[in-house]
Amino acid sequence: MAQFKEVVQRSSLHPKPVGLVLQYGTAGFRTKAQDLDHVMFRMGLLAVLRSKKTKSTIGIMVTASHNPEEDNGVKLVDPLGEMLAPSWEEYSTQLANAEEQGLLTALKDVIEKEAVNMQQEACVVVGRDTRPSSEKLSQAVLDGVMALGGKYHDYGLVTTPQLHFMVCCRNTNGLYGTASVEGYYQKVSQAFVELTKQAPNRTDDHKHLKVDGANGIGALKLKEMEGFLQKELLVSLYNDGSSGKLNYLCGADFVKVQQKSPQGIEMLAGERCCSFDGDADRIVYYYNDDAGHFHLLDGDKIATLIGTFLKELLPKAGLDLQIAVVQTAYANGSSTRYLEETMKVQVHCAKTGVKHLHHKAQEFDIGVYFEANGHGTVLFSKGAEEKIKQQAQNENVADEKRKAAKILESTINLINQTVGDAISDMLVADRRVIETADAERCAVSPPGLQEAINALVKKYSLSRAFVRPSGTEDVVRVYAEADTQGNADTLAYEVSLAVYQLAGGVGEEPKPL
Ligand code: G16
Repeated sequence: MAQFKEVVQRSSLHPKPVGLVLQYGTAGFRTKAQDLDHVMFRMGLLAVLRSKKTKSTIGIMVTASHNPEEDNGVKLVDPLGEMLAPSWEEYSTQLANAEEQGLLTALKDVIEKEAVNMQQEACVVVGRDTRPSSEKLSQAVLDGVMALGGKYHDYGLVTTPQLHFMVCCRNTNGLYGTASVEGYYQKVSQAFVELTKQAPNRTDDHKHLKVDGANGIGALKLKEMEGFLQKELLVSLYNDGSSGKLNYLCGADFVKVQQKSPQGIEMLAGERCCSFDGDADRIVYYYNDDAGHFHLLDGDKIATLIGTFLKELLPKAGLDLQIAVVQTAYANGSSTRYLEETMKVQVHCAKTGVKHLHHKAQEFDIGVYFEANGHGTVLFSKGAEEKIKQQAQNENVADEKRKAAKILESTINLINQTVGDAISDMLVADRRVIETADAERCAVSPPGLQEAINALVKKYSLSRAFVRPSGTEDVVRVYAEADTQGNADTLAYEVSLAVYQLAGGVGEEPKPL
């Protein structure tokens, strides 16, 4: 077939380094940018097949999110804005790792297994973050799309959630919104301005927000969006990319891990601040109290606030909808207890990775999901959306109920339901020696590690700890919580040491925090 000839020809311009093997991680492929050209080309090919198979537009975002500037990566976006279906992750890995002479066989294998109709049209939309390597890599994606004769639209510099939004708009024929950056600003800002009308006494202090843009794409896009917000949000932007390095000493991951404010932000007591990550799909808030103590509002806190807000609003609107919060093992135990025991909201635990939380959250009328690192969103089922819309227009119910339903309606429009939107560890020779079960809360290998962790946890009250290999960085993540900061720090150190000793630690032995 002529198409396959074209694939072979173009592929020779994006040769795979012989012997290089990459694994599909928590959110796609992610590694040093110089090792990714062939992966990008091949993901362009894969996206065309996925598009033909689903008869929908597919998205590809070139970004390594919170990772250092030298890294890059690729996130694939499925028809309704969700992450690529797990069954196709395997195909991605096959294609990415096929040696040059085996590429066509790998490609034909996917076509055959999925019975892809090669006569079907394909459309792929592409976006990229601000990394120096992203432009060239997104060109490689487009080459892959063209090699298989797919149509494409290059959105250029956009945030990851903006690209998810475009995909969803295109596949719902505009029902979700207009598939342009301006369409995104209009939809989100309009809903925000509408909501602020329900809180008429906001002062300039309430409206003011200091934003750390992580020196990335989020900063750029927030500047563009400001004009749409009708001065209802007064943004002071820091780490806007004009001088600093991407994610360096700033951004949501830095603030969450270091539990301190990013470089460049001066915080007065009580001032509201927030940080995005490198592709603006994570957000964490923070402030200093009068005594100068730092307080972080991470994903757990955000989920609790949103869950509480919705849970209180539903009866006011006269609606009986089932609401659930989905967390990961990283969720602080007290946030889970508060939601379950005080708010009477059901809580579920999923494996790390937005794709797992998203999937679980789809089971409910309203599913609130957040990872502690600030990645999350709220999903409303079609039925729930319909009921809310009807109630907002129902002339036969009291004004108060209609008003509450209207707030819910604006909330739906404000939230990007496709994906979370923001507008160590310790080195082990091979982090994958650690295998986990029970939504990552239990290590099943190497032998003896979980028993050692259990024994350490028992020494402290209200304590929990677990370890897992990262799917985006070459590290093992260690999580610990206990009744006091001191105990949590000691437990984290002790667990790190156990990992180091039992899982083949390399480099310096962990030291007490
Ligand atoms: C990605 C995923 C998140 C995950 C994070 C860290 O975020 O989308 O779900 O929490 O990686 O994953 P890990 O602990 O496996 O390294 P992002 O914002 O980096 O794309």
